Amino acid sequence: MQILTDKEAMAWAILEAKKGRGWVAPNPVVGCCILDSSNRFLSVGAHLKFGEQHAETNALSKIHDKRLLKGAKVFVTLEPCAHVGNQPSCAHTLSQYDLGKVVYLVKDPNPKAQGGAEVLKQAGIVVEHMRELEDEGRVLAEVFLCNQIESRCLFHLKVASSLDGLVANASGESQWITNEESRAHVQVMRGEHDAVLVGRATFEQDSPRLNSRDVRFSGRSNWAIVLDPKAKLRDQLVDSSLTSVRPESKVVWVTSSSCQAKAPGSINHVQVPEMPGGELSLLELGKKLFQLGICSVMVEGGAKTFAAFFSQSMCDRLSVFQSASLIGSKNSPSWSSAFETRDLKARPTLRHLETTMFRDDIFVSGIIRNF
Ligand code: AOF
Ligand code: ZN
Repeated sequence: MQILTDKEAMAWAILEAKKGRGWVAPNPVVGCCILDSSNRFLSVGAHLKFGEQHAETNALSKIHDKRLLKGAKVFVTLEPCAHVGNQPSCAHTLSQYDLGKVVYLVKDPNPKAQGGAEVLKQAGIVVEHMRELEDEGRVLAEVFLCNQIESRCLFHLKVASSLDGLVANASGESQWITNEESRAHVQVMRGEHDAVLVGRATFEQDSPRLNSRDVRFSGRSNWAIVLDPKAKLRDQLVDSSLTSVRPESKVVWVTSSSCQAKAPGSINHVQVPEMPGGELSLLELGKKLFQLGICSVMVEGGAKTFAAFFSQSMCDRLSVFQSASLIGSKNSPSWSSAFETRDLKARPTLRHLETTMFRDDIFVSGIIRNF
């Protein structure tokens, strides 16, 4: 059987946790890996669906001979919960076994659930907070931490451009700059978020559906959000590309609070105050969307919308798909054309980078905000 180090076991728990993306909100994605007393791999599990088994119980259920748990080491990406919610308390479940130790990455910020480390210690189990990999655990749980700490949804901006950062040529042609594999991955990303957001111009130009066409998410309808500060789209939302693939009640129309118009049909109307420059307040938007039950939002443009997110420091994560081709910026639009950084030292910078190739396209994703 495979012998793992503590760090390898935790890395596996992180990997496993990602299987819950798109299915567990408003809960966090959590993974758990269990080794026996000699560090031999026993099992791995994750929280895979809201309301269902937590990661620890999932991993424990795969170990049929519970005698193997004597002196075992449990690696979990979030402090085991101490409360009874939809599921029993993981800390109490773990306390029933004669474990060697429980290692976690991130303290649970949820006041209802936290305290599992204490419960375990009181049961005589050694508990370790693995600070070495804590940052990775916080990046993994970024949506939940953002929701819990700031009471708002997380905003993830997604861009697809040429190598020189352009999104169309001078005559507006944009289909397709990135390849099919990149576009297939966008479908996965849409499925992993609760909602996809665009600005008015993108809605008018592209008639997007904003749903995920990846088979893994076929049983789930996501939310669509359109920013329309001056309420110009009122009569175009019902019977639109957005309502062709989801109920009207999962479409959110966002206008300035100074607009009096009422939303048509059962479309949700979210009104937010304007900033001094006339843009909508995105912090307020994030809070109101979270109140609707939306925990994470993927923002798909266009340039004015991206600029608003950057200028208000509301881009929590940025993902860029770049095709290895050039368009030339003489008369062509770039995704970042509507914003600027006056102070170079304060420019938005990605951290905890993840890079992949989708055939010849380059994919870069990283966090801009830490939680
Ligand atoms: C864990 N392991 O895998 C997860 C935890 O309503 P419940 O019972 O599902 O509890 C949800 C809360 O439990 C959630 O808000 C978070 O604080 C914690 N999530 N805890 O020990 C897990 N998903
Ligand atoms: Zn739990």
